[in-house]
Amino acid sequence: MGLSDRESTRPTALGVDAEALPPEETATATFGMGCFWGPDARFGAMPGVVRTRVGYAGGSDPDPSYYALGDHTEVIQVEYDPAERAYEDLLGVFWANHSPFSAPHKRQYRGVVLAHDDAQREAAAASKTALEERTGKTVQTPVETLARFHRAEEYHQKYELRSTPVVADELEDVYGPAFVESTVAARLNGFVAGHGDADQRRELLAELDLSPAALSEVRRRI
Ligand code: MHO
Repeated sequence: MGLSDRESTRPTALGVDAEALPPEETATATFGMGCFWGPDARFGAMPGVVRTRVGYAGGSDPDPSYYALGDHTEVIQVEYDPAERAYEDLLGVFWANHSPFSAPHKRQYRGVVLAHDDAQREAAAASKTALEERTGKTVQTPVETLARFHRAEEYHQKYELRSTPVVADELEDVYGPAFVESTVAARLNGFVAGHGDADQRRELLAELDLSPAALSEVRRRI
């Protein structure tokens, strides 16, 4: 890739993110739903989701890491635009994308809602009851309150995108440490995992000045 390709990427990718809703205006949700790589991509592609990150929560160990998880669980944290998305929409994705009726074999991968406030706790409990009534089965997934979110190691963040080396290298180069918190990175992470629809992909890719090599790598994966 030539220097001019890199330079042309820089302003545009960051420019798209500059228009994303700032953190003070987003709402945040946290869920455990198995290995966190998958839901990071799934939620990242969802319109109205602004930022995603993966981490460890739901336990009491003060300093968890991937190889010393203690009593924590892998979780996905989703920042969303409350004007565009209801917490209930996220709950719908949550219930449909883990196994709520079977007890987890490992605490690391348990399904859990980690509510940020009373409203989330009530909405989650109501959706759990509704699922039980609809199916006649007992839901094993608990609704708990988030005490603290511990961000996971960088190599677990936007994992699908990192497995797309040309693109990830180029974007990490553009963003530096802001890569993980980028809306563009969240969307592309979802797209390369097969999420998002054709219009959504076309629209975002048209706004980005990815190098031809990176662009063809994204297209190859979707
Ligand atoms: N070890 C599993 C899941 C990784 S996830 C970050 C795998 O290789 O797919 O726990």
